[in-house]
Amino acid sequence: MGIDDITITKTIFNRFTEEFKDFFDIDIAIAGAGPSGLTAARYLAEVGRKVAIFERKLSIGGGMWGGGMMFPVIVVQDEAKHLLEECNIDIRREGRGYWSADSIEAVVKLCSKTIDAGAKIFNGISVEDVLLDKDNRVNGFVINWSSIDVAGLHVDPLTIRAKYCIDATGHAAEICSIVKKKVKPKTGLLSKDIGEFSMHADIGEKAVVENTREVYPGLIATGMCANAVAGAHRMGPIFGGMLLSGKKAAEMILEKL
Ligand code: 48H
Repeated sequence: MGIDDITITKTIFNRFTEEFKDFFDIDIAIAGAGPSGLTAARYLAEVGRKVAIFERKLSIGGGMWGGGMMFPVIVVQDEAKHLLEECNIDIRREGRGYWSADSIEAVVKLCSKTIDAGAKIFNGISVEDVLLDKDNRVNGFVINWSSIDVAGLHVDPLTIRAKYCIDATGHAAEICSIVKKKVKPKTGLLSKDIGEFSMHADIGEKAVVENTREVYPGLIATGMCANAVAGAHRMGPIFGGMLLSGKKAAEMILEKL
């Protein structure tokens, strides 16, 4: 039997639309599939929560692929070692509380574990705004194909409703910036300027976990975004804080739900 082109088209269209519509109204929506977003999604999905990540790029992994200055190695500290081990990532002891891993293996296995836990990743989709409820609490995301944005087309977006939303968009803290710009003038919340501080790995790594919090009702900041919102230090290519922050974001939400 020959290959039927239209069967391929129907399969792709039908399977995607079936799966997509199953995620219109979910427990947790996450913007960004970097290490913090992936870890938060894994912890939430592992306990049966319905969770989706919307990732702007085709590829997942955010800033983890390139290790430090494109040497594809990441470093984590003792406290975060278990988060790599849970994903079967091969780690090497570097002495004095440091562990290293191949950054490509780390991204692929973080992602694999997250999907196996039941989280859904939608790539090529950007979060361009938040959805509010009647009390102006964040109640979901406004999403659009990234390609529409790249093409500069004026096409209205669609919406996803979620009980909690997580901003895991990294340095740019995109969702928090939107809330600060559009929503804050009406509510007075999220009043600080958004922008990270220069590098100090020790302070930055501790701060990223402390700064993982509900920055606005319904919206949790995690990963590098948490430090950008707090004006805290960057930390360079040590990734333990990102993973620990994602875990904390998940635990905070599970306590609240
Ligand atoms: C959908 C979006 C949108 C959007 C962005 O940058 P990331 O890897 O984020 P983290 O916080 O998990 O990890 C940070 C880490 O990679 C890093 O940069 C470190 C440790 N830096 C330290 C230093 O000193 O430099 O991933 C964010 C993801 C990316 O994949 C983006 O494409 C995606 O979010 N994204 N997705 N809608 N509006 N904005």
